[in-house]
Amino acid sequence: SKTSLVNDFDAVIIGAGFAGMYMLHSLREAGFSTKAFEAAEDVGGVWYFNRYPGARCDIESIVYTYLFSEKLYQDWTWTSRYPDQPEILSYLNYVADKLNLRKDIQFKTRIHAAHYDEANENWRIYLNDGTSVTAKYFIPAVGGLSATNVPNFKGLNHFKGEWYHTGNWPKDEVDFNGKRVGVIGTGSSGVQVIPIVAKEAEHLTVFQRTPQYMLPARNHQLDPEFIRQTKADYKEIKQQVRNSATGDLRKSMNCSVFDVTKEERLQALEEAWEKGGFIPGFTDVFTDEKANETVAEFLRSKISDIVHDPETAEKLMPTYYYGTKRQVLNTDYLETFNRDNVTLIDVKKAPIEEITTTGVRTTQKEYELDILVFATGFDAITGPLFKMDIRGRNGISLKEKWKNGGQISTYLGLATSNFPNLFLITGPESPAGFTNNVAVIESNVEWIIECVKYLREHDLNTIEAEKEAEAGWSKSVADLANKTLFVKTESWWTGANIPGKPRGLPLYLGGFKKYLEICKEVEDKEYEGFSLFANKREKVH
Ligand code: NA7
Repeated sequence: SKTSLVNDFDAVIIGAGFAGMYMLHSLREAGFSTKAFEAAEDVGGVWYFNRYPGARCDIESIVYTYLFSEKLYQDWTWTSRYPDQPEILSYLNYVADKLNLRKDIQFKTRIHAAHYDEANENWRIYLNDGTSVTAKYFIPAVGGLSATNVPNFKGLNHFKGEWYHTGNWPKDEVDFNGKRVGVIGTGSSGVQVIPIVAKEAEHLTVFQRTPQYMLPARNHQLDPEFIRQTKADYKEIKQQVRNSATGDLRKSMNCSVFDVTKEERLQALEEAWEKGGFIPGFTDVFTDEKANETVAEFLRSKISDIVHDPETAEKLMPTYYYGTKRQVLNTDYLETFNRDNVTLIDVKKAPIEEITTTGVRTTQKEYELDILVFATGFDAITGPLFKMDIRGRNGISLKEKWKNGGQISTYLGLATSNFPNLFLITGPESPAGFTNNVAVIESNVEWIIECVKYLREHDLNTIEAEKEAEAGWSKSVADLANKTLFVKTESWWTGANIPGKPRGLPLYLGGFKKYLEICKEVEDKEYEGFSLFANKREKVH
């Protein structure tokens, strides 16, 4: 194409996870010269790095998978209801092989900056080897949960034992046998790693700041008949996913908690508990405190049923609004606290003061440890973007625009004003984080592809979100969030897990189906809310 004559590539992608891989494939198929850069040695994204024992997806495998290609879907067979990390990584390797993706991915390469060049109307992308490349389109497909958060505890660099973060786990196996192990954090990652470590370690100390509501995963092998059926139903499944609120096959109750009797409600909750997985939502559970409490109470009662020691059970009781932190599925998590070699420490009561050379010291006591595991989560949503120095028009930095005194603002979660030809996938203000992310990824990639094809067909050079459209989108995102209980809880959704991070809930809560409709409408109206330019001077609309 015309632009390849002046640019190294039509498009540069950062990341080779679910998003980067599909974006690369789609751009290539559409005839755009494309290069992807990936920090890891191979494909996988977060599924490359989150190799901790027990790492597993909590979206069901039959939909946590690409649906864009029937061939890819039919030729792969998932083995369990919730796929574990090794299986997801194998799957992504299978896709990379089938689509021959690796030839256009440069691995072991980190991008530290990307600057928009107004004179040349392109992006200059800076690699960690000191070189740079140019591209017309810049697509950071970095995900929302890839910037690990190791809290800034005093003394960590003096710790003589081994320490790891779950989100950046070493490739070599970590041997817990006979070791005194500490795990800090009890979100999805902590809850997955804790039961496994407990079985191997001599002693496990769990440092818990906030107890979580626990839902049993009831993971199991998929039986051949079920697999046959899901393959036969491919088209139906794809359609259901795209017509759903959460990008998967989850059913909701379609009624208020109070439309049913207490007995009916408890029966529904019991059934959901037995089936495992996320509890189908009553319409008002996340908007009405009283409705929410009915589910919270049910889940708290399960904790005292399972955990023998009343004091430990008490420590495990959550008090925040049920579901307003990302829900956690577990296998034998609560049961783990019935083991003799496991101790639960409440670090809200007695906070961690420092990491010593030999362990963790809280305001109450010192715990000697050989291995310390940080399951302390991520600088979510904006963190991965802010790790890079991304600059748009007039050298304005994304970080300054969104962080320092500014606030996150995007149009459809796909683009942001002053950053022409930059596209986000599962970005801030998209439905990611509340939706099966693979579904969001597919829809974002497909929207971007239609957009760049349109630009090419109409001989347009740049596309840029308009400030008013962006302000409107951000307002609708905030309005939806403010009607819910989610904004009242400290979570990675609201930015509260990172000290000093601005609070908010920059995720679209209107439902996946509605989001797709809005994106489609913008596309059908030839990119309403965007400015399109044939070249620097000539604005088209
Ligand atoms: P999460 O869900 O953010 O969990 C992190 C955990 O670490 C959580 O229990 C935190 O307590 C705890 N934490 C964080 N910082 C500290 C400090 N300074 N001291 C003590 N405890 C701390 O991350 P995950 O990796 O488990 O899961 C992330 C997402 O990945 C998950 O939601 C799924 O969508 C997939 P807190 O609750 O903040 O008090």
